[in-house]
Amino acid sequence: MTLLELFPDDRSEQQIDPGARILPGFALGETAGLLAAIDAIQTQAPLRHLVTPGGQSMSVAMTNCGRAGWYSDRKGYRYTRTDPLTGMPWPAMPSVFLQLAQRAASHCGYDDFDPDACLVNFYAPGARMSPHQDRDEGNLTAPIVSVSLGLPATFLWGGLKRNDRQRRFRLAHGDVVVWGGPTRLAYHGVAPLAEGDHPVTGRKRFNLTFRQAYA
Ligand code: MD3
Ligand code: FE
Repeated sequence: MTLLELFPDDRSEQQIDPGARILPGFALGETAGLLAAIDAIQTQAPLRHLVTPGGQSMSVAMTNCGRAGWYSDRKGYRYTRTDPLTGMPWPAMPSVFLQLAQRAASHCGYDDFDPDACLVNFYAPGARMSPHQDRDEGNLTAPIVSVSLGLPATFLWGGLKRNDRQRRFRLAHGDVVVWGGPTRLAYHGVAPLAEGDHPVTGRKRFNLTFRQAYA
C-alpha cells in the first residue's frame, strides 16, 4: 500500500508554488465567528452581483469590509472607500477577520501583513469565477490571504501567463491559502460550484480574500 492510496486527497500543509501555501483547516476554530461577522456585514452592505466592464453580470455575489472595497461596473475594476450601492463607507473589518488573516500571513513568514480590504465572495451552486489576475491592489508586494467556508470548491491554479497549464485544488470549509511572492500575479479561478448541502452553511460557499489595496 502506497502513501497515495492511504491519502488520496492530501490534507497536509503544502506549498503549491513558490510563495503559495495551502493551510488545510487553519480557520476551523473560528468558522462560527467568521460566519456571524459575514451576516453582520451583509446587513450593512448587501451581497450583489457586480457587472464587468464588458457588461456581464457575475455569477458570484460580492460585498466588502475594510477601508477599501473591490468594485466593478461598466466604468471598470477598482477599489472604493464607500459602497456605491448605499453611499456609506464599507463596514469596518471585524477583528476576527483581521486577526485570522494576520495569523495566517505570519505563519507563512509575512509578519507585517496589514490588509485594508476584504472581499466577501458568495457562491451558490453553479456560480464560478473565470481565470483572472488580481492586480487592482496598490501594494502588489503584500500577499493575499484567502479563507474558504461552506461547500467545497475546485480551485483552478494557473501560471503567470493566461495559457499556462492549470492545476486543480480542492478548497474546503476552514481552509486558508496565503498567496505571495512570485505567485501573487498568477492566473486563478474557481470551477462551477457543485450542488451540496454543507452541515454548517447549507447550499452555500463563502470565500474571504484579504488584500492591501491602499497600503
Ligand atoms: C492567487 N477568489 O476573489 S480564492 C478573488 O474562491 C478570487 O472566491 C477565489 O480569486 C474564490 O479574486 C479564489 C484564492 C485566491 C485569491 C486571490 C489570489 C488566489 C489568489 C490572488 C493572487 C493569486
Ligand atoms: Fe482572484
